[in-house]
Amino acid sequence: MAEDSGLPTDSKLTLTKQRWAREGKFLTGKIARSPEQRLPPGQHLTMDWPVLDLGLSPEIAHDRWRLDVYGAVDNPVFWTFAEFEARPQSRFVSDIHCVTTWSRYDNQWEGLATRELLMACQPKEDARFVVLHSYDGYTTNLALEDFAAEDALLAHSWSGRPLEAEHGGPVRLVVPHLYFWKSAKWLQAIEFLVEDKPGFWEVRGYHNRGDPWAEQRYAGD
Ligand SMILES: Nc1nc2c(c(=O)[nH]1)N[C@H]1C(S)=C(S)[C@@H](COP(=O)(O)O)O[C@H]1N2
Ligand SMILES: [Mo]
Repeated sequence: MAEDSGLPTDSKLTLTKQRWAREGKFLTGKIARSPEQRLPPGQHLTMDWPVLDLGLSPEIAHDRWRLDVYGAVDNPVFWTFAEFEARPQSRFVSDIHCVTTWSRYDNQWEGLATRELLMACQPKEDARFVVLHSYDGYTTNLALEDFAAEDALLAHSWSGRPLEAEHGGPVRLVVPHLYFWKSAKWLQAIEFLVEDKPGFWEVRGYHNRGDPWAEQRYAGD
C-alpha cells in the first residue's frame, strides 16, 4: 500500500473539510486586492456598529417595501419583499470600511447577490453604471463592475437576524470593497445607466469610486 494509506482521507473531518472547500465555507468572499493588508490605511477597528446616515431613517414595513430595477436593462424588475426573498439567497462574510475611519470585521450578511440580480434584469450591452435610490432620498453611484463584485449583495439579514431599520432594513446594498457610503441603506430602486451620474456624497466632495486601500476618500484623492 502507498505510504499515505494511513492518512485520514475519508475520515469525517477530512470529508467535511473537502465539502467546506467545495462550498467555499469560511471564505470571506473578500476580493484579494491587498491580502497582506486587511485594514486599509487610515482606518481603525471598532467592535460596535455605528449608525451613519442623513438622519431621516425611514420606517418601511416589509409588506410595503418594493424594489424597482430599471433603465438600461432588458428585463425591468419590480419585486415585493416576498418576490425578492424567493430568489436564490447567498451568505457572505465581509468587512465594513467607513470613510469616517472606522472598520468592522466579519459581518455576516444574507440576501441576494448582485450577480443574481444582474441575471434577472439583464443589463443592456451599453450599461456601465448603476445609481442606487433609497427611501430617504439618498443616492449613490457605482461602476457596473464594482456593483457586480462577487461578494456584493442586497442584504436583508445581518448576523442571522433581519437587518434593523437603523442599518437600512428591510434591504440595503453591501459592497465590501468600497467605502461604506456606497452601500445604500433602505434600498428602493436600482437604475442602470450608460453615462455615470454622481450621487448624494459624490456631488459633495466625496470620491467617485471610494477604494479604501487607495484611500479614495475625497474627490481629487
Ligand atoms: N439611504 C442611505 N444609505 C446610506 C446613507 C444614508 O444617509 N442614506 N449613509 C451612508 C454612509 S455615509 C454610511 S457610512 C453607511 C452607514 O451605514 P450604517 O449606519 O449601517 O453603519 O450607510 C451609507 N448608506
Ligand atoms: Mo459614511
